[in-house]
Formats: sequence, structure tokens, C-alpha cells
Amino acid sequence: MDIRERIKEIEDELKRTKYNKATEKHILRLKARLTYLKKELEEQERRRKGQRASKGVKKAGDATVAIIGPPSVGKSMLFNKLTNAKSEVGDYAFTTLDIYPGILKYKGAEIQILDMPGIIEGAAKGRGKGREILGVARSADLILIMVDIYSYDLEYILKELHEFGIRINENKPKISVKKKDRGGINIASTVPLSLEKDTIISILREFGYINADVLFKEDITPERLMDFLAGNRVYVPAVFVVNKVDEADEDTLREISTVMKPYDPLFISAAKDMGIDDLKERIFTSAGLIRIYLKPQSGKIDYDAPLILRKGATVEDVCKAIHRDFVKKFRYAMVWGKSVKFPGQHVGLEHVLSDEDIVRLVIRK
Ligand SMILES: Nc1nc2c(ncn2[C@@H]2O[C@H](COP(=O)(O)OP(=O)(O)O)[C@@H](O)[C@H]2O)c(=O)[nH]1
Ligand SMILES: [Mg+2]
Repeated sequence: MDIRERIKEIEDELKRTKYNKATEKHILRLKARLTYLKKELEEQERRRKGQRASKGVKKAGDATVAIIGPPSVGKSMLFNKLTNAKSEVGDYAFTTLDIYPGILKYKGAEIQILDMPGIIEGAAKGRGKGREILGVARSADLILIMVDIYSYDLEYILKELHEFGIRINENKPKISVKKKDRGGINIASTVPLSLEKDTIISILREFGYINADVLFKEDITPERLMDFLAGNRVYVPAVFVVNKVDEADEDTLREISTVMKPYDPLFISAAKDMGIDDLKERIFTSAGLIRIYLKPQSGKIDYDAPLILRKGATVEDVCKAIHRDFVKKFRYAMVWGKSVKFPGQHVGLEHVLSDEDIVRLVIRK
């Protein structure tokens, strides 16, 4: 039986099987098998088509943001507001047939924004250029999910993203698995686990693990365990935007606020320039960008030209960004700002910096 038939068979069985305490484990095993087979099928297809690198857009700037949303919600108009580029705005669906890059300059950062065609149901299966669009979203640093006051059905967008292996606003599972030659499957954890060990083991078996040491650093759910084992998932932050508030009455806004509450959306009007500054700020922080000001040996700090790094960046990253010899020649750094206990504190290469820290590197001659 080929993979497609096996997938179909399991999907049918899952539909037939009623969920209860007695079938719970069986269902999980079927889901694990299904996840594994889908991953296998995907790999098979990729091999068949050849390792065609996604013909998406070249990344540029400090971070890349993909605008995802249904047709005609105002993606291109927003893109034009945010960037120096021009994309066609139109009254009919699918004005934007290609993927357009533009640069948003904000707080000294250059953020690449990608305007894309609208996403429709079935995108993950390839409808309406869906796989190209989702492919770009997969490699973005941030996904801007945009709807408007007339169509704010997020469910299908989230489903397409999910089906394409994109997990939004979710951390990477904190698990490590080491294969061994013998000894069966060993499970250890740094936190109490809600899943029973034999459930975990049966999921691992579906993915071909027979002997392995597994360490959990979070209370894992079956879904996240399967995601981890499938291995081809990406974890991307997302911000949610509702456009065209200039045309909304209070009842509509209240209704949308309620429905979208879990996603903490921003309400904007691209046409009337409402909420755009807040959105820029949200993009900057959600993309995980931070500003580091360099304090030269002599002369003033240039507050208009910060070094843009990612959250979690260390003094070593600052060195690397300035000169490739600086890590070798590094003696210590002095830091002013939120990451230190007192101004001008001396720190080493591994020190983690905060947004707007001031850094002075002291280097061997
Ligand atoms: N009222 C209103 N109309 C908007 C706004 N933004 C875009 N539009 C209109 O919505 C239509 C679709 O815009 P477009 O940017 O092409 O949408 P896209 O398909 O998502 O790229 C156009 O007629 C725009 O003029 C807005 O903030 N308010
Ligand atoms: Mg467009």
C-alpha cells in the first residue's frame, strides 16, 4: 500500500473511532502514525520534485515580516503605508499576484515587509499560489495576520498555517532525544509530566524510536511531542491586525474584539492612517528586535544609528557585528541600561543585553 492510501485509511479510522477513555490511547497512536506518514509523504515529494529552493524572496534587513490574509483586506495598502515600495491596490480580489518586498525603517532598524497575494482555503494543498505564500511565511521572522471588519474568519487562515507546519506564537518544544543501540526507551523530565510514560513511548515508537534517551523540560502535550518528532515544524511569532476600522460602527468593533480577543489584535485603518504607529511598534517588538547603542572611546553616542540585534543577544554578538577580530581581542565591556545592576558595569562576552542598552567594548590593542 502506498503512503497516500495508508494516510487515507488512518484518517477514515480516526473518523470512525469515538473518543472515550478506552479509545484514548489508540487514537493518540493513530494520530502519531498519521503525523509520521504525512511527514514521510512530504519528504518523498520533496525528493521527487528535486530540492528546489523556495523561489521566494531574498531576505534583507534586520528581520522579515510576511503579510498574510484573505484577498482585499488592505494588505497592499498597508504595505504601501509601511514601506518605501509601491504595490498595487485594487477593488477586486487578487490584485497582488506576486510577492513584493519593501523596507520599513523604524527605530533605526530596517525591517523587510513582504506583500503577498491573499490566502484562501486549501492554500496548504496549493490552491491560489498557497504553497508559495505559506513557504514565505515559513521563513519569515514574523507573520502579520491581517483581516478586515468585513471578513475576520481567522479559523481557516490558522488551519492553513498549521497544516503547512507553521506554529505561531508557540515556543519550540523543550525536548531532547538521543538514539541508542540498546536499552529501550528511557524517559526523564525536569518537570512533572501529565502524559503517562507508556503513552509517550507508544508515540515515540510510531516515529521509529526503539532505543532512546528522552528528556522533557516541559509538560509536553501529545500534539507538541508529535510536532517535535516530525521535525519539520517552524515556530514563528505573529501579530494580528484588523483593518478598515474607519468603516466600522461600534457594534461591529465590539463583536470583532470579542471574537478575536485571544489574539490581541490591533485595529487599524491603512487608508486613514489610524493605528499605524502602534503597529510599527508591535512589529518591532514582536520580531524580537532590540537596539544597542555603542559608546565609542571618544566622541558621542549616535542614538540615531543603533546596532539592531535580536532578543537574547550577547556582548559577543555585538563584537561579531562590529569586527570579526573583536571576539578574539575582547577584554571586557561596560554596559549601561536594563541588563545590568549598576551603570557602567563590567561584563563578559556571554552577558545578555536588553533593548536600549549602551555598550562600550574594551579591546586589546
Ligand atoms: N475603508 C477602507 N478601505 C480600505 C482600507 N485599506 C484598504 N482599503 C480598500 O480595500 C480594497 C483592497 O485593498 P488592497 O490593499 O488591494 O487589498 P489586498 O488585496 O489585501 O492587497 C481597496 O479598494 C482599498 O482601497 C482602509 O483602511 N479602509
Ligand atoms: Mg494586494
